[in-house]
Amino acid sequence: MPVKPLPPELFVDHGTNAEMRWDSADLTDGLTDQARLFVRSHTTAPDLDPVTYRLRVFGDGLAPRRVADDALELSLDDLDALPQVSRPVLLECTGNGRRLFGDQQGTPIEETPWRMGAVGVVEATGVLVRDVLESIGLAADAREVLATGLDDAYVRDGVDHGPVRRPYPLTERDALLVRAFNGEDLLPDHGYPLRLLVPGWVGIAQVKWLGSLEVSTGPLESPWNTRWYRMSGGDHPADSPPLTVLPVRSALALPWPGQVQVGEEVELTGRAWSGLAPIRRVEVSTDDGATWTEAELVPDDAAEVWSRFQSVWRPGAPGEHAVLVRATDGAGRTQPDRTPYNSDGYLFDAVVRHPVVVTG
Ligand SMILES: Nc1nc2c(c(=O)[nH]1)N[C@H]1C(S)=C(S)[C@@H](COP(=O)(O)O)O[C@H]1N2
Ligand SMILES: [Mo]
Repeated sequence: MPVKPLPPELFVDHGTNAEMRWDSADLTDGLTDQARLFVRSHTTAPDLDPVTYRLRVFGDGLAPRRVADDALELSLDDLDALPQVSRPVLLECTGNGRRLFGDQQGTPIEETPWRMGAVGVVEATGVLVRDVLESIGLAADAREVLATGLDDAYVRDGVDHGPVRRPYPLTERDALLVRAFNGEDLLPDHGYPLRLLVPGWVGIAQVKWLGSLEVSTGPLESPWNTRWYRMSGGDHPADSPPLTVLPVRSALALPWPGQVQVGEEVELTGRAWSGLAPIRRVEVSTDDGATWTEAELVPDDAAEVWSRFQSVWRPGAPGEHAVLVRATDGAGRTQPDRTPYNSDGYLFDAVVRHPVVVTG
């Protein structure tokens, strides 16, 4: 269970995970308060002492090379002494929208049934991983970093898979060791006292409660890049690569189902986001996709990561409707009508059919 309070008006409770309710989302400045941010934890948040906390850094990608036994240990004070960077970042679970594979495409998938609320944007403050590694000494042929959490081992189907850990390549030059979200210490559920963020990447890359970084000259593996978090099933090839950049998605800030009156002016608003580029266009359809209206994009500080959209609708007839939102990012990626099936329910990026009941 998450540590922070999960009031039912803000969260949908999914056991060890908790989903933000879009009808309660605070759209004002584009940053998601940690108290409202979704939680996705494989086990439970460890209780870590900031005074004795050390980040261990080792591997053959360091110069001089260091084995695990001989790891360098950095305290939080050591990290705080390095130049700090702040930027808004998207945090989104790979499986966000999973429930819609069933509800919308007829292929339900077990595992956490998120609608669209496993997402948020925070202003992250910390130090660049490359600054830390360069201050230690990086080998010329260093290639990958394996980030390992300090949470309990993840046991599934009787198999102990060890703590959550996942590698990323050093070509991701913006990767950050994060100490604060929105100017406040990380909450225990969100990785206190230190987590990794690889901007634009799937949630599993954003390792919480960071215990160590292994820097390697060769490829690194963990079950979180070999077994999970890659596409399987459906038409996907058996050797699909590990998932990296987040797709384009969007959500309406409305109850599910929404409820409106005939003839009443309704402001359809919400956010659209992409792991690759700012949002360029958002269209809305209230007639099942027959016609589309361009929504207005409202600028704010978080718009480089996700954009607020709004569009006015005056429903003409009572009954059950679906409101559709279709976003396009600056890289030219548009939400499709359908997401090809995969057996873990990852990356549901299709246009969501948000049910709205119009009463007469
Ligand atoms: N150590 C650790 N890091 C982790 C996880 C975890 O269970 N343990 N869950 C991952 C997943 S799947 C997601 S979606 C994000 C969720 O971050 P949040 O709970 O802060 O929203 O953290 C990632 N980092
Ligand atoms: Mo996730």
